[in-house]
Amino acid sequence: MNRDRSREAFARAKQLIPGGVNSPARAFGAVGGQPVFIDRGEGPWLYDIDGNRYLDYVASWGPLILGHRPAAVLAAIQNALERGTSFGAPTEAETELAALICQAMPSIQKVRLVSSGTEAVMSALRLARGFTGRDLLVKFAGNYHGHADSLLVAAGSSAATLGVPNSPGVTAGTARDTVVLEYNDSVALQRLFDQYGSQIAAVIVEPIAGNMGCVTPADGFLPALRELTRRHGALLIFDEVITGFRVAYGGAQALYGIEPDLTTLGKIVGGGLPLGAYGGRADVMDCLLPVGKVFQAGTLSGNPLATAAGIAMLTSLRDDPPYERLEQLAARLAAGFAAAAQAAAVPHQLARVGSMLTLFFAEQPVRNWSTARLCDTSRFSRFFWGLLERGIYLPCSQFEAMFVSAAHTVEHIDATVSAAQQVLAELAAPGPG
Ligand code: KE4
Repeated sequence: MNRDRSREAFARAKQLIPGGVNSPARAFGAVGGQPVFIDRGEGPWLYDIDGNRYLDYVASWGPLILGHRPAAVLAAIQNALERGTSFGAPTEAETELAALICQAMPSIQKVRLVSSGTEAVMSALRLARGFTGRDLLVKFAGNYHGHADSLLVAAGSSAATLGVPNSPGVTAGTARDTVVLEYNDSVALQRLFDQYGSQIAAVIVEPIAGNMGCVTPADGFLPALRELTRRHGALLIFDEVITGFRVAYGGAQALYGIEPDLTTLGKIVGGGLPLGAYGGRADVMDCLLPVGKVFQAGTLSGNPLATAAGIAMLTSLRDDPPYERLEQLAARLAAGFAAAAQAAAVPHQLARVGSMLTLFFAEQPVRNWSTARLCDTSRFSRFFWGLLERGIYLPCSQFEAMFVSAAHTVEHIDATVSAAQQVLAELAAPGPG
């Protein structure tokens, strides 16, 4: 495929934008080579500025569960556009979107709309600390919750439980209030609560991890989280930015029957426009200004265009649920990937929940970050590029989930599997690095 215009565009972008991208994952750093610059999307297709066409399994990192430019969402945005783009004042549409969210996830009794998943998580953490009067936050290695300082923290040394910054600019003081545990490790969680239970404001978790690639919760892990937080007066925050409206209309909390105290949302809830949300127990949410004293604000919070897109997206997912079809398509894709890797004798693990899935190049099941990091990322990179050359656009990292949309068809899935068979056969030899 010729991608000269993308190459030129990348060179120009790098002169004015750090790394040529507005979010680091897009620079293809994890797979090498140069990123593809996109001209437009349509249904399951992405078109780059060189005129190449790709089947899209990134879906803008999750929001586009209906594919690119779904008619109902476009019509809602265009309709809202006729009345203006932003008012900085309340609109009835915000209440309508809030009602859809609360109906979809009964654990959410009240909700605040913001402009990104990061903003939703940052606000939920401040609210949890404000409500409990406690400082400590618990997260899990390999879970990503956006780029608020409290969450850019790595696990401290085994002796020192408390966190250490994993980005310049995050202070040691901030990191000290975050504890990082191994995902799916209920024993470590129990030990931590035994020692620090009265100091823990909240535990935040991806109930199904997407940011290690797709990693499912071990049996008993989520119930243990719910039981320990409740017993010690800490809040349980489900970060459903990826899983919300993705794995089920009611998200992972509906699938697993766990009721968190707070939930953070993003991606699908905004219909592809900038919108995040956080919500949960009314007694917690009412600690927010102007009812309570916890501060959170935003010029574009509840923006009319994003809210219109979110209403159209959730209404479509509620009234014409795509989940059975997504299950069939994604199961077909997963089975095809696994069979192709098996036939090529390439060590692999396949993880999937609904329409989010990952083909790991790993010898052992991926259960947490310690096992995820053992993946053969060089082999993944060759898989990524082999598929890209065949018009299949995967997330540019072994540690991201891929997504099937309602715009994909069986034919698209079978074409993807066929391309994977060819590439995996080439991969049978060990990676160069
Ligand atoms: P945003 O601020 O990117 O809207 O949301 C942050 C966030 C919060 N929680 C979870 C579970 C998330 O996955 C994310 C963002 N996801 C990444 C990719 N998995 C976004 C892509 C990017 O950073 O460019």
